[in-house]
Amino acid sequence: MLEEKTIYALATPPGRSAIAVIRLSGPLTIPILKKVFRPKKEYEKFPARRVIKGEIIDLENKELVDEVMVVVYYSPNSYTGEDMAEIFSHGGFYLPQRICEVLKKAGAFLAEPGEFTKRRFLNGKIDLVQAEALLSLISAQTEKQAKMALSQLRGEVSLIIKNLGEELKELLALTEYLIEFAEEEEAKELGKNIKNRIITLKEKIEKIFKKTDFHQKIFQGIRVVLAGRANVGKSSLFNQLLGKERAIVTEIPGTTRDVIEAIIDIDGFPFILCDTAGIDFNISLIDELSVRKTKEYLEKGDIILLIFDISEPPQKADYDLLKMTKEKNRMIILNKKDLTHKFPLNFFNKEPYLLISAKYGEGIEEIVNKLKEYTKNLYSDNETFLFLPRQVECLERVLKILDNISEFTYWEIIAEELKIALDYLKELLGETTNEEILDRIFSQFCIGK
Ligand SMILES: Nc1nc2c(ncn2[C@@H]2O[C@H](COP(=O)(O)OP(=O)(O)O)[C@@H](O)[C@H]2O)c(=O)[nH]1
Ligand SMILES: [Mg+2]
Repeated sequence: MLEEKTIYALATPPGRSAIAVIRLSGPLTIPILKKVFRPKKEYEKFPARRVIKGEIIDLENKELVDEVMVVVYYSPNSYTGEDMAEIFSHGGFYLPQRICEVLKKAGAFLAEPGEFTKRRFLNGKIDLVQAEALLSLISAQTEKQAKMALSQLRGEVSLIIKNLGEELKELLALTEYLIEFAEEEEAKELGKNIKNRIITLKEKIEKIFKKTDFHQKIFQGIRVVLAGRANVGKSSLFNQLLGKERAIVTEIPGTTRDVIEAIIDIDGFPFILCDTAGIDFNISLIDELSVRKTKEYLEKGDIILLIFDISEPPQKADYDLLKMTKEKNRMIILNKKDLTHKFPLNFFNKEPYLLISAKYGEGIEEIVNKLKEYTKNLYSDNETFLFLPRQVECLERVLKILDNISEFTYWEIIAEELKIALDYLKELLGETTNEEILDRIFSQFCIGK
């Protein structure tokens, strides 16, 4: 095994709860356990993966600390690959902490964040993509986020990356053969063959990238910007949407007073609703600087909900907004349908619009349905899910190399480039990743994971 220290940590969040789980891992797991755990029955050797009833005893004063259940795992058949124990104690603020102290006194060390998973990775039980998937999984807040993380954890993405690597290795071997041995005629044939296969490989990666943008958004949130003049009903609609759908976060820290943001879960997808409270579209569309700012803001939206007030005739800002968002993915919404209509419906040419009343909650469902439709076109459950920046960057570099390779005429250079591409794939899976990157990844975990 790679690690010497035996580590412990509380694996469940501290606080009032029925039970808590404390983990212990490393070569001294069993000796430490024998010091602090008094099983109800006598065992010569603790049985593996069985619930063992007993008590935790404080070494110093022999006091009873808690009644617990313990499960023991023997290397290599454990989460970390080392000898391990999981202690199921009563929950709460005090007892789990007390048990941790007892373990420390018996010679265990407090684990670093993510150290259990890091050991699992270092012992070859999972690759780096899978380790990251664990992190994504425990921070998932919606169904789709969890699904995508789980697919990575199961190794579905790793398998595809490995296959890409195999193909690269083969191409590299062929290229080296071409350089060393091939006669002129054969070299010509082989060269053509290699270049064709590089193109096919490139296309495979490009296909993955087609969805990557959206997959990343599923973790960051799909931005829905509500835009429209003052008093058209933006905030009313914002609140209606927030009230109807499951809110994940109602206030996002760090957002300015210009915008109020909230995250809602629609069909397992997180949507960030942005109410442009502080942007006065009437004024901001007049002076140039504000126009630029407003544009920038609209630019950030994946979907724009463009809201108009049907009870008033169109105004200059309405025209401007319509023009400004022409290229965007937008939904035109005519609000206040309960009032007298003064807005010409041919204002939008042939573009479809939704007629709603934000105040009375009418037509909200249709907006939600449109948002659902948007995700349907961009996502399906059986994709290659690449969504963390590190993963995307690694594969991007591979693609870039394959993109440029056709420019080279010397096969020696092509071989070198293929090697570099292969290295990036290895880095992606953590086969060659340096300590610094590993530390950065695992430090994002909570202690006990
Ligand atoms: N009659 C009617 N009034 C509405 C409707 N939606 C919003 N309002 C009213 O219009 C005013 C401005 O709404 P608000 O949501 O604050 O607009 P915002 O400035 O675009 O955020 C408020 O008095 C709302 O009650 C609607 O569908 N019908
Ligand atoms: Mg408002």
